[in-house]
Amino acid sequence: MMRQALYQEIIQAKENNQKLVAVLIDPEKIAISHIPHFFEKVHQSIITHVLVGGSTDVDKKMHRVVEKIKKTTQLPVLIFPGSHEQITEAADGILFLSLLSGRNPVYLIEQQIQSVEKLIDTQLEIIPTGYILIDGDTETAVQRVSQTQPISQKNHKEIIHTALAGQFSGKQLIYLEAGSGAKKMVASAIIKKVAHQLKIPLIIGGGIRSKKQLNAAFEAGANMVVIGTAFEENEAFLEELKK
Ligand code: 1GP
Repeated sequence: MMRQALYQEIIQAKENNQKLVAVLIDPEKIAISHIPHFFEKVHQSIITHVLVGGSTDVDKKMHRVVEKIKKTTQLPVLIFPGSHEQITEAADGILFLSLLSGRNPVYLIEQQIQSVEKLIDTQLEIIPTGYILIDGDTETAVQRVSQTQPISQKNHKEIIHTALAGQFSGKQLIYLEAGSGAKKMVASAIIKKVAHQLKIPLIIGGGIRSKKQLNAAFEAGANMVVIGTAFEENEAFLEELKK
């Protein structure tokens, strides 16, 4: 039986009502030489986790970026891969994603099968994660790459049922996502309803650009909130999130 230290920490945080904040680093959007400087600010902030990944990794930088991050921080580093090609042993764990909102078998099971060769003897902690893309009022990279449609924010029932279907299938986390750079984050009412029904931890991401929005997601019941674009566009935002 694989040890699940990272997952247990997330469960513990949920039980203790401790809020987790992850910075999402897209390897395509960060210079490796900038990583130490960036993490000086991260370490002074309330960030608890580091996610690394993107819908694409054209320059195949994933491994080098994760290696550099691991040399720079003690925070847990999880891969959030857009495809099996992004898997690297340099991280601590992997969100093993299935795109449950979509109906494209490539992202429901094919990518996962393709990952097995790399994961069969892995030291990475594998965390089965149901990934649900909902409409953030703009076409996102996930949508383009996966060729799937997000669920409308009006369709609460489908969102809740998709999250629960994930839980019933054995997913250990649900990642409810408006997509990177979303104009509209996941509405509080949706977070509230999903969090109320779910037993497993809930991650919220996409379009969160202010402390107010971050707090709104937590108040509605998110266990972890992921922020990427806001830090890419304005690193000073990290200073607003000082410990
Ligand atoms: C994307 O949820 C993450 O997968 C983060 O989204 O880049 O909009 O913060 P943003």
